[in-house]
Parts: sequence; C-alpha cells; structure tokens
Amino acid sequence: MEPHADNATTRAVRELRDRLDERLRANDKPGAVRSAVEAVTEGRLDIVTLYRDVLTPLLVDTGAGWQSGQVAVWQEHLASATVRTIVEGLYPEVLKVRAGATPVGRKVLLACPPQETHDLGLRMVSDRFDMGGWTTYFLGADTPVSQIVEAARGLDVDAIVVSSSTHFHRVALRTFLEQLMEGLPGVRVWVGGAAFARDRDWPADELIDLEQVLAHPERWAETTQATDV
Ligand code: B12
Repeated sequence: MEPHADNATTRAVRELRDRLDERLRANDKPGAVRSAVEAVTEGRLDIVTLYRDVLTPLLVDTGAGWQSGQVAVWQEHLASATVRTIVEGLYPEVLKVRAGATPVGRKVLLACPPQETHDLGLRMVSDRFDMGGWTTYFLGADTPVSQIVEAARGLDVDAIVVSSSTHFHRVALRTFLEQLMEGLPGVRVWVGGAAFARDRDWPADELIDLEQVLAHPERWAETTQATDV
C-alpha cells in the first residue's frame, strides 16, 4: 500500500481482504462479489486501491497457495472467476471516473499474445487507461498477431499494450512484438506484466511504467516507433 494511505483506507483494505478470503473459503462467489462492489460504490475504497491492494495480492497469494499445494486448481479458478466478475461488475464505476477525467484524445488497444491466457491484470490496466481519459479497446487473452494488426489499423489506435505473465513466452514475445511493430509503423507498442516483475531486461521504450504514462500521456504517446529507433 502507498505510504500516504490513510487509516480508514488501510482498515477498509484489510477488512475487505479478510471478507473475500472468508467468502472464497466458503465458495461463496455472490458474497465475495457483493462485498467488493459495495466497498467501492459505498465509497470505502477507490478502484485503483481495490485493484492494487486487494485483488492483485489476493490473486498472487492464491497462486502461491496453488504452488505450495494448499490451494487446489479448481479453487484458484474459482478465485480468478470471482475477481473477474468483480472487475466487470465495477465497469460502470470506471466509466463514472472516466466521465470526470480530462480526455487524452488517444486510443489504446490491449491484448495478450498468442498462448497467453493471463488477461486479468491487463483487464485492470485497461480500466486504468479508461479512468485516465484514454479510449480503450480490450481484446483479452491469446490474440493472434494478425488480428491485433487488423484491429489496430481499423480502430486507428495510438498504442498497443501487451501483457505477459509466463516467462516461457518471452522468446516468442520478442518475435510477436517485432511483428506488431513491423505491421504498425508509428504505433507505440508497450509491454508489462508479471513476466517482467523481477527481470526487467527489456528495451526501456517498450517496458513502460503505467503511472508515468497515465501522468504524462502526451510525452509517451507522441513519439512514434518510427522516429525512436
Ligand atoms: C489467475 C492465474 C491463472 C488463470 C488466469 C486467469 C486470467 N484469465 O487471467 C489461469 C487459470 C487461466 C492460469 C493459467 C496458467 N497459469 Co497462471 N496464474 C494465475 C495467478 C494465480 C494470478 C495471475 C493474476 O491474475 N495476477 C494478478 C494480476 C492483477 O497481476 P498481473 O497479471 O501481474 O498484472 C498486474 C501487473 O503486472 C500489471 N500489468 C499487467 N499487464 C501489464 C501490461 C503493461 C504494459 C503494464 C504497464 C502493466 C501490466 O498490472 C496488473 C495490475 O497491477 C498467478 C500467480 C501470480 N503470482 O501472479 C499464476 C501464474 C502467473 N500462472 C502460472 C502458470 C505456470 C500457469 C499455467 C502454465 C498453469 C498450467 N500448468 O496450465 C497456465 C498458463 C496458461 C497459458 N498458456 O497462459 C505461473 C507462471 C510461472 C512463470 N513465471 O512462468 C504463475 C506465476 C503461478 C506460479 N506461482 O507458478 N493462471
């Protein structure tokens, strides 16, 4: 959590996380979804805090539990499905924040490369761009390069955001990114995700800091790949 988070927020984060753990242990998806959605609609948590301090750690801890054998695969799937419903259920709240944001006048397409099924993180990133005043097109998991190129041309996007969670996809990811850049001159191609959490050995103009891009959209979206390289 951010150092400036106040006590009420800290308490709301802890209470909601405890509640979600309890509801998931009881396999109670409706109860979990209701608790998370109400925490936002009743003003105890904002969406950024919910994603960063509650839902992301919940998923990471679930993954650790799965790896250590304490959480069954089906329980991990149930937790992921519950988080997805929470995120989708909060989209109207995302649009309310977006309505109050200064429009950036930029369009971004978000997709996972072929064989990458981890799209929940990217889905949250999509909401962050929406709330920052961008126009978003979220395509989700396992998207063929030809379809991304076709969509990006048709939608005339300024940037493509790619998410990778699995290390074993990184060699394929390099080829994928090069195909995207070749097919879409002038379109920014940005990457991020869990695959880069520890090892950040990647071209800096591709591996973006989301907070920096959202804070200075003009600086990031302006320069094109064509003039960069
Ligand atoms: C949920 C989950 C799944 C779900 C995915 C559901 C979905 N649709 O997303 C399912 C069940 C499908 C799944 C499948 C698999 N999984 Co899995 N999964 C997870 C788990 C538990 C959580 C992932 C997650 O949602 N995290 C929370 C999100 C919010 O975090 P995030 O993705 O990192 O995104 C955040 C940031 O990275 C960032 N971000 C994301 N994208 C981008 C992009 C940009 C540009 C920027 C700036 C930022 C950014 O923003 C997000 C919010 O902060 C992780 C455990 C973990 N430690 O993460 C394992 C994990 C990722 N999975 C793993 C594995 C091995 C698999 C499988 C191979 C298992 C199998 N044997 O079948 C398959 C892979 C299938 C495939 N081909 O892709 C491993 C990966 C190991 C590795 N390093 O290579 C992990 C780490 C589990 C583990 N501890 O071993 N998985």
